[in-house]
Amino acid sequence: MGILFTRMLSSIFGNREARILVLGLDNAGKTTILYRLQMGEVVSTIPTIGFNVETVQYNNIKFQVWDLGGQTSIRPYWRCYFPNTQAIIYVVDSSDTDRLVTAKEEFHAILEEDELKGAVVLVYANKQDLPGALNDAAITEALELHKIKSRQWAIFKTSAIKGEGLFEGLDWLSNTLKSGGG
Ligand SMILES: Nc1nc2c(ncn2[C@@H]2O[C@H](COP(=O)(O)OP(=O)(O)O)[C@@H](O)[C@H]2O)c(=O)[nH]1
Ligand SMILES: [Mg+2]
Repeated sequence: MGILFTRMLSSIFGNREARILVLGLDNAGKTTILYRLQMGEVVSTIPTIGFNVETVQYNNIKFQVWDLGGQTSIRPYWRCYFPNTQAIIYVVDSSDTDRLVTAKEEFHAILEEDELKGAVVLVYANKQDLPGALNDAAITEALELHKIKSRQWAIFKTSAIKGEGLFEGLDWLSNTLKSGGG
């Protein structure tokens, strides 16, 4: 299933380098999603500066994952990963209500990055299988998604563990990129 999506993206981008960043606080479910999508081998690199980036590459398209939050000293190094980013998949643990404010702040900080201005945004309100998980409307409000200006965004309820909602989100993403977003 994941391979179909990446093939579709490949046809959208042709030979152009394309990047999709999968971001969110630690424990949101990003790594689980990366494996769940089965798009290829996940390669993990831990550079000396000490932040771990997981990469899945399919032809000219890279999916890259790291944790937001934590040390501010390493943040300048994130910029190495910003060029050619067509989309950001932002993953939230919908049951972690204590950290939603942090998740919102990190999210909006990322959106302010100049090199990411053109990227479309797909939000996964993950861990919907857990009791107490907030729904998509509540996560939309908590992340203040309506403040997003001049870029396309969408939110989907997901359970990475159950494999639910992930492909619906990717469907939206590939259709949006196909019609010129990103
Ligand atoms: N119940 C539930 N647990 C999840 C879900 N997605 C991830 N997890 C669990 O949450 C923990 C953190 O997931 P991980 O993918 O490592 O998060 P990351 O830090 O964002 O990469 C792991 O124990 C996962 O099994 C989900 O949709 N539902
Ligand atoms: Mg991880």
